[in-house]
Amino acid sequence: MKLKIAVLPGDGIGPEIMKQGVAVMDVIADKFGHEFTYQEALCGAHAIDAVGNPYPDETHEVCMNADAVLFAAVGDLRFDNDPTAKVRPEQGLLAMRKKLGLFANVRPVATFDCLLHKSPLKDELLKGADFVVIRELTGGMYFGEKYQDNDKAYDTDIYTRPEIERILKVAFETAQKRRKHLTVVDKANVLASSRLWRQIAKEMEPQYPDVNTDYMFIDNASMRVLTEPRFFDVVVTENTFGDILTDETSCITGSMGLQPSSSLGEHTPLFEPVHGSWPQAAGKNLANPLAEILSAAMLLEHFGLNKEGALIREAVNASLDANVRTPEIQVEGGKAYGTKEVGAWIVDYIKK
Ligand code: GGG
Repeated sequence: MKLKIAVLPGDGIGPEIMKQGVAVMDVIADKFGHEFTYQEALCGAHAIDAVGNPYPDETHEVCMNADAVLFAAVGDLRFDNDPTAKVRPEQGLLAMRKKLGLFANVRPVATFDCLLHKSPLKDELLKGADFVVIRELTGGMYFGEKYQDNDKAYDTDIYTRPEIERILKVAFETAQKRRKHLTVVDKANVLASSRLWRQIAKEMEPQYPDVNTDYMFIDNASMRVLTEPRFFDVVVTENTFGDILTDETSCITGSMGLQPSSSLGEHTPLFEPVHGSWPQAAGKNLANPLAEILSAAMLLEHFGLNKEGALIREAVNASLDANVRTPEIQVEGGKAYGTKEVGAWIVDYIKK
């Protein structure tokens, strides 16, 4: 298969983990006789520094002309530490999602048996947890009207019926393909936007009689994903809640560095780790490349390259079993491997 891939490394640890993601794609292409070509483009703080725009038109052009976008992360301490900054790296990612119409962010959450001990949770609660969070990605507070002066600031949490219907359709259909259990997460006891989500989900329920649908407030869901993670199969929620909830689920996988995602919608699909740019670790060969590598697996699976995706997953599991791990998931007293070394080990495993 020929695939044209837009590569957006972004900021912080982004370029380091991206190198490993691309190296894995390359070895897969060699092994299975595919032709993957890459075009790199700017996004985030790097793009602001170069052209004053976190998602330049040229980058959008590259993304629109690609079959898929492989993205790493954006964010930079210079902007985090300046509440008055008018342009921010994260706006690049938001603009890209909006312009590509990527409204459905699919974030799988599953335990790795050999990492259960790395979680602050009890092993017996976690074992076998396997669910997917579907986060709405182009609406809500992140995109609603904003205002900020010295005395007042607001973000508007706005959702329209078509926006809610299309993401719920994805969620119901995903549940149909899995264990047929959908949990709609909202804050309908307080927020009008959440009440509309709940109303529309209830209207749609009869179209999916094989799906067992329940409703949960975000506060309760935040507790239940940690105390009863096996309860969940498919979770659907709005933009902000989904962003926060899936950082929390790193306690289930064992590390933020193990959570990949896909973003799907109208134009080119995008694949990226759930985590951000960890600027403090940039250039130190410390970051876990596995979320990027697993995002590459999701990319290949999106195009039906399931054997290729499965081999990447097998290699990732083998690296964890062999204790070839970055510091945050290393066994006590064990040797910590760097970003490059973990990537190289996985490439070698796939080559064999
Ligand atoms: N790879 C994800 C990433 O770069 N996250 C930083 C960020 O902009 N987060 C906000 C969001 O994902 O909505």
